Amino acid sequence: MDGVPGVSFDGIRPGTTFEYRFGLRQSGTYWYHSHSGFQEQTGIFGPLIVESASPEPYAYDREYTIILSDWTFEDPQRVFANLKRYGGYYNYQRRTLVNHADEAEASCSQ
Ligand SMILES: [Cu+2]
Repeated sequence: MDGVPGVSFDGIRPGTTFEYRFGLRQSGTYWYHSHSGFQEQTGIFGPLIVESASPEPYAYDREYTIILSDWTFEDPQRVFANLKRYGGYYNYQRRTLVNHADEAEASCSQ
């Protein structure tokens, strides 16, 4: 039932609710996230834990769920625009094919 509003389903109007119903095939730790307006990039996501129907074969005192994510205070629309213009825009430390092409061009013109 996951999808992109306007692409795979109509979306959920503001102020309304939508009940997700799907068959459970496998327990485990999943995540939910928004596909609207760069909301995922601003932190609209979270863990979705499906407990096993049968008891786990080990014991523990506590269970913690940790989600790690890239984060920027930059406007996500600006990040997207930068990456569309140049895929390596945020690649500060690694050399790219463009580096090699620039160097080859520079060495040929000397
Ligand atoms: Cu998704």
